[in-house]
Amino acid sequence: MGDILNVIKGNDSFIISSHINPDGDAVGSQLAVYSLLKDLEKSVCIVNRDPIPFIYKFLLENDLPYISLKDMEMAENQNSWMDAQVAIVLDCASLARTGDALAEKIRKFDKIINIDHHASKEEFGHYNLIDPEACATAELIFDLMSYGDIRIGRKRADYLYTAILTDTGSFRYGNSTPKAHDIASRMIKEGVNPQKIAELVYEVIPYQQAKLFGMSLDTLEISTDGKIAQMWVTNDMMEKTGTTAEDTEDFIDYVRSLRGVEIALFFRETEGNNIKASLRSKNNLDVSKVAAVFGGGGHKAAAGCTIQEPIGKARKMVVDALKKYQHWEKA
Ligand SMILES: [Mn+2]
Repeated sequence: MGDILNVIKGNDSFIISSHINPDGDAVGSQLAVYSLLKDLEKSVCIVNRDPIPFIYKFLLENDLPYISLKDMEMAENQNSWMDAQVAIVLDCASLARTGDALAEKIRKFDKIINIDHHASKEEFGHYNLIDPEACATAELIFDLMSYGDIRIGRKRADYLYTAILTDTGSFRYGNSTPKAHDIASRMIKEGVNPQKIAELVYEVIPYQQAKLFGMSLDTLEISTDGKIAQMWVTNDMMEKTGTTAEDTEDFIDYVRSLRGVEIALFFRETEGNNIKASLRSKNNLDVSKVAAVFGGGGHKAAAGCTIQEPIGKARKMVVDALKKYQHWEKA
């Protein structure tokens, strides 16, 4: 950690990046590091492939320098951020998680700092702070600031609290460690309003999305043994409700929350009429191995893959693969 703080102190210009489709931990950790660098009067810009999701906009300040590669034409004169001395990459198990185009550019930096909590062996940074035991990347940012005796303050407390709240699934997932709660408690003492943050993050579901959820809920199915549940969304449903793929992101959590369910599945038609499958496991079954059968991947408890078949067939293929795999696991 001393190394990383020295690189921060010894350089003047930085970019901060995180993964595609940034989540609360990606956004919160980036903002916390951004605010720290600004306090040190460094030149700094946040560069991600995607824009910040709507639900995290409340954390942003008006003058935040933010580049989304998706939003801009990559004209040469817009690449000045590439002149920065240091790239700080947060919450990415691999550099490729920043998106192919961005990863290619970051790879050219002479100094890359990698801070992450995924169980990855890829130490792609010149300086790596990786701890799979940490509940969120935000925990490591907190550790770094504590190590450097840097005051957290109200603003950074909001960022870190939001990151930990969302990455632990509101303190419901296995990573809801004593330390996760301890940091949350300290952030509340710094002035965070948990009720307000929960309201801004969770109680903002758009009407159209609720209607789509209703249609999707109609498709809910459960296996005869009650252990595998699935739900899906078609392009037709999204068209009817005026929604997009982004609106379906949390649907699998509902499937996962059903009593007795051990494997949750969610299927969505893509624009190209392929099927995107999401898999979640609540037991020891490693769903990333099942996703790998179809060329996908992920973690033990959360994985995904894309299948080029109509939705009915794709669903059957995944369930069959799961059953086969469950069988192997027992054998
Ligand atoms: Mn994370």
